[in-house]
Amino acid sequence: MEITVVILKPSAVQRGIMGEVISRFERKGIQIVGMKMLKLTDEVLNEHYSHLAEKPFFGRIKASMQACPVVVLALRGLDAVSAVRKLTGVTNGRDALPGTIRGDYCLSVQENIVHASDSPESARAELRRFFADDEVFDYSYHPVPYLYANDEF
Ligand code: FUP
Repeated sequence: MEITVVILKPSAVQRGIMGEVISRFERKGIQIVGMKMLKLTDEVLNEHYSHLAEKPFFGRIKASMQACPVVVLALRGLDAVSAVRKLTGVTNGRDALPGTIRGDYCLSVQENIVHASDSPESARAELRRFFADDEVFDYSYHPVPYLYANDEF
């Protein structure tokens, strides 16, 4: 099983759709193993968006992520990184397919509701970035036999 990281951005917090977005992951069968609200610091965002540091919009995406607290989620499932990216849809909400979170809830590139780790390596780095060891919980998830065949993982 893999753990991936999702951030409910200020656009999700302010629009009052945190619960709806979280329930999309729950309905899919993904286990929530960590969840907390926090304010993102400059330092954390410089690291988190380091691949965009040279872009002209770097300042505005950082400001957008600091507009209010966000919620970080650690989500566990089989191939969770790619499964969750498919659920979130492509970056630009106008291009994201209906049925995806971004496709259903937004029309923006920046105000696009969620961040989701884009690779297993990023997921590992983001788990360390946003969660202490004792904030990620290893507990039995009872629906597992009804979510996967026993030789799938
Ligand atoms: P994603 O992995 O889908 O979150 O996309 P990126 O890491 O490429 O982008 C991070 C954030 O920067 C996106 F949520 C939106 C913002 N962004 C822009 O505002 N303009 C761009 O041209 C690209 C990204």
